[in-house]
Amino acid sequence: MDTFYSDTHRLHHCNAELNEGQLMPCFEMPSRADMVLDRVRQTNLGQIVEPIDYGMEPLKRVHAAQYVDFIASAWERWSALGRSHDMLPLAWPPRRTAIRCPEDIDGQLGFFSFDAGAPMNAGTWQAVYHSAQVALSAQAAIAAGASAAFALCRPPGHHAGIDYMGGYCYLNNAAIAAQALLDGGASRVAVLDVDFHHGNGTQDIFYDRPDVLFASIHGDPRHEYPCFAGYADERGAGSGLGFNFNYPLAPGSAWSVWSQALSDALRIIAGYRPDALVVSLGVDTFKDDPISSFKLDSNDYLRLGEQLAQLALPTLFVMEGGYAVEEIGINAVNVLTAFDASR
Ligand code: Q9C
Ligand code: ZN
Repeated sequence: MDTFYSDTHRLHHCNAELNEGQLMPCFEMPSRADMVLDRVRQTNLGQIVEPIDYGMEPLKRVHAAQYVDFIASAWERWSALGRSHDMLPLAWPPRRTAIRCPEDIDGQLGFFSFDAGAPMNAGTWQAVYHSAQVALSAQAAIAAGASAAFALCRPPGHHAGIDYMGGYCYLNNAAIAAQALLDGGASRVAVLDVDFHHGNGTQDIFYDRPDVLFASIHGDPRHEYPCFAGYADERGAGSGLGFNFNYPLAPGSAWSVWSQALSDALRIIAGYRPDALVVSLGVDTFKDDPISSFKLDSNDYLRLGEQLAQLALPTLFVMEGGYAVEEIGINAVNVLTAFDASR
């Protein structure tokens, strides 16, 4: 399969994030994408393709226009205040608040985020915008008849909701691609999120809709980030009720447990009869991931690729998390090579 990739991701590189109460260097760093790209080359997975620019419109099909416009112009406003360090939110509205959008940048950063996990620097918007275009371009290959494509997105996207960023995510690349598939004529799209963390943003975007089925396998929110979503009883709302499936698993889960959730999710997806599958491909389920607690090993990603191929659906892989930088390429590309080999 072809890999869609843009060097623009390098422009996004921030200094610090909070982890276990300490400021640490950002785990979400440029070398992550470099390692995956190197592995794509080593394994001759397929061509490496530059994205086409589809503009802002497809981004605003899933995100609120005022949110997209905010992140697009935030750095200009920040630097106009004489600030050249990373942009971070300051405050969030607590329960029982009539939420109004503040006017200054500090207040608006809180208004458009759910945590302090999505810092921005001078190049973040450009990187984020092109990451979404990478997903859209890979989507276009699927829409044109390719059986699979890999969107090597960075920054990742699955924590970004309709009008908020967080968890290293700004624009929801997988959701933007799923919506584009629908806008291109698909009737139903399934999104399977295998990142260690619950895809709260993707769930938010499609929660009340039956045309996108969302399934996520992740660390139990009672113990794991993003802490407030990902419970099994979150099943969708309104006409979307019954089209959202969460598989929260205990910290420390290995393939034997993880693969049972996968089998169930694949059964549900097959029954939905989607026109295409979008896989939010995080490999922070790896045993040596520095911020996660699952115990998958590198060979398990081959099994994952094989199982996904059994669905025999046009499949768009969208890169999400994975912070064991030395192994991220091997693990992510193992899914893809095994997928290609077994269909
Ligand atoms: N001690 C993605 O994988 N920090 N985002 C968790 C746990 C935030 C992950 C800290 C993790 C965000 C795309
Ligand atoms: Zn993750």
